Amino acid sequence: MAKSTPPGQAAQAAATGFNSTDSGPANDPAGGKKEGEGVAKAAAVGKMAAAMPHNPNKQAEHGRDKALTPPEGASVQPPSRDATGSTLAEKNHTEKYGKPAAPGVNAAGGSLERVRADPEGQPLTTNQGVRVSDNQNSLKAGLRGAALLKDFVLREKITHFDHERIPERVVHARGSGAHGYFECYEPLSSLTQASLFAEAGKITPVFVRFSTVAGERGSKDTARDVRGFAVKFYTDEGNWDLVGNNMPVFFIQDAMKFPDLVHAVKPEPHHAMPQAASAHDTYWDFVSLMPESTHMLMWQMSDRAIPRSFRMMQGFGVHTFRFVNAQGESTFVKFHWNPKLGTHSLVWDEAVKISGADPDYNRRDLWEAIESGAYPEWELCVQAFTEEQAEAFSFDVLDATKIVPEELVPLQPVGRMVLNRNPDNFFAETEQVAFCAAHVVPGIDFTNDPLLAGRIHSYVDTQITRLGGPNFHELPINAPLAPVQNNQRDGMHRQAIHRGRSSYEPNSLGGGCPHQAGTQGFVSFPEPIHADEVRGKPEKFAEHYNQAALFYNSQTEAEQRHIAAAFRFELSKVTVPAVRRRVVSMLRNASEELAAEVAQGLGMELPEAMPRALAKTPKPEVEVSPALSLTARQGDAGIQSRQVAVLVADGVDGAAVWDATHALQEQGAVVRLVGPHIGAVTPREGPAIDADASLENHPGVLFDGVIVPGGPDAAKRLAADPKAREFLTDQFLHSKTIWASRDAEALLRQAGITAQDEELPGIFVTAKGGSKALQNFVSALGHHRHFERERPAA
Ligand code: HDE
Repeated sequence: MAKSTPPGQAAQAAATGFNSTDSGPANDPAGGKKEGEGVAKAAAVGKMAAAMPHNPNKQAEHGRDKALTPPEGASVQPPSRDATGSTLAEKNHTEKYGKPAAPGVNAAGGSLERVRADPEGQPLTTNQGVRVSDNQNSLKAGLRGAALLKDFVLREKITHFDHERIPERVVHARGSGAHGYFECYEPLSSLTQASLFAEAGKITPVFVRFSTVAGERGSKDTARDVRGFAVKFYTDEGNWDLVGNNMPVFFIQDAMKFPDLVHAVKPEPHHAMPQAASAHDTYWDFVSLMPESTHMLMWQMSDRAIPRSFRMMQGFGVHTFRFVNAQGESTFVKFHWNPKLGTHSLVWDEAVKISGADPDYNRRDLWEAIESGAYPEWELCVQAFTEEQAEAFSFDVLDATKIVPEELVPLQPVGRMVLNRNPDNFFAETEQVAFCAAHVVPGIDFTNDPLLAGRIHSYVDTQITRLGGPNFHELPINAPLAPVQNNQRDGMHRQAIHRGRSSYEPNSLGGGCPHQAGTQGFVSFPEPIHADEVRGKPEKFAEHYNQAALFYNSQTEAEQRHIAAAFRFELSKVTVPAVRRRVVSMLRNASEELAAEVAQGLGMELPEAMPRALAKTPKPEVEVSPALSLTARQGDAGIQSRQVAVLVADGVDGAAVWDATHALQEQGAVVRLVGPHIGAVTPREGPAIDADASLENHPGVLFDGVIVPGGPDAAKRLAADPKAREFLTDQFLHSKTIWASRDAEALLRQAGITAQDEELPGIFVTAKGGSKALQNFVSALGHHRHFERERPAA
């Protein structure tokens, strides 16, 4: 039996015994200076561990009350820094391995500055930092000889290249991102303890990614599709991701159906067609068997699905979330982003043509606006309501196919978001950014929306494949500004070099750190649960059509026409008539008028209405909501960043060109001088005009408005150019603002614009320029489109 040392009479042990990494003496050393650093460290470790004779929190881990107020974890002040270090040698440093970790610091997170790279004045190197002497030739045995296997420079370069691509996102693969900030208007502490809403004027950095859903990474921007609107807030209490869309509802009610929905909308599996389009059999087959999608289909077939710009679309959190205040009180909340530029869209024919003329249309618009200082801005609004209010609604707020109409719960503005910096590198930032619906911060919590539940799981899981392992949170764009400390370790591509030897909690060998934060941390809202474990849906989820009708009935005539046209187009692409009939039979439950119009457009009989899932339809609180029309939000920025073409050709009235150009630019419009070719155009008088775009590289669909200045010779030349005619025709058909000199009458007629049409809104034909004519043009341009001009299809 081992002999124990009586207390107070520690036996002497050799100092080297305390330096061993494998077994040691029975008692802690005294740790005097002359025994050396290893012994001092062992003494400090012993002292630190002894300071925690037991786990003081064990008693506080049981019972409901304790669950609501978790204790802060136990920790002790280490007697020396060596006590918690991985190594004594950390005091040695060089330029590469640097100094020891500063107390409490994890340098793998934080600002992007530490990873920005700039080659100015630098020679080319390998990934090992070895300078490359020749980047043109591989290493060969003689000038005409075989390439050598030992050419590590070539092999490194090619190997890296071979692995440059990562899997694209399974949905939302095509996207564009930008940096910016969120500014809080007023403290929201009565509703939430979230720190970003704590003070008026508080700034929180953000990264935003807009996306289409169905198309692949290289697909066109102007597909008819939902747009993702994902915002990562780098708050001082951790990252909050509000991963929303530009439509406030979704197709399905339960996460169980998401893979089915996505399989149905993606290119069909046998021939991988069509790309970035919902206009095909499998999509309409699925949604017509899922009548809860009717409301979302109205949004998806509306002009919202072809936004003019990311900067001109709303964003929505979709689900009902919770705000939780410092007293632990919860309020339901819906999130809305409203764009300062107003909500504006393309028309379908235009979207189709843009996808050929500029597949990067929305991406380019965002990039150019930010580069030119026209920073996109949105106001964040919330709809806050109590659980009792929600219970009285005719619909269920946990059902993501329903909105809470603004007439029922008004919007409360809480802050604004400004995007003021483009990424330095698309891949490192926009492609590698990983949003996650589960990323919430204290003060924001989930509800039991069954769609949200699946999302809480899905986003981290998908990044493990896409970004190659569990450490994607350490990629600079994903790393929070708030410090990260936990005991998760290892995995592919680990960046953080964790100091110390304890990677578990509780511990006494790391001074107890990192310790649990207790009520300073995220405490889940203690929602009571009294229920059976079942697979099923609440009764209210069975009502599928009231809000589809609400949306359709709240649109202007032009918007309704576009919805009918979109259904007609999409369903005309369906090859199985039975599927078409099913969709129209479903539409009858939302709007007889719409169903009849679509049926007529498809040359088919009106089928029986689809049987409803709910025998008795509850009366909706709101039957028309003007806020649901795009026209409800015109924006307050005038003509800022609108694209205007000034058509120029030899003989153009140079003074008119410059007068209009300067006046429009002063008001923030983007003016392009579009000629038959780029380069010099000789005006009637004055110096040559340098056309910066051509009728060939910038067709009419890319502009919000056009000016055809005077000059009979120029007008004649343009009238003879089929591209100029097409330019004007598209501008006219897409309801855009046109201002032409009387000299251009022949061009107008050839473009199908008759003398009567000149009286229509948004068309100005004037004998000469002048400020009045310009003012008319500007105010019409600010109006965006003149749908009153649309001619119903024959
Ligand atoms: Fe997503 N969604 N989603 N989604 N989602 C993804 O995550 C998922 C849903 C949304 O710019 C994926 O990183 C499930 C609703 C956006 O990077 C994936 C369900 C809303 C983005 C995923 C939904 C969204 C995604 C694919 C149903 C609006 C792009 C790549 C339960 C509120 C974010 C990725 C970005 C991306 C899963 C439904 C918005 C697979 C399982 C509803 C904006 O995790």
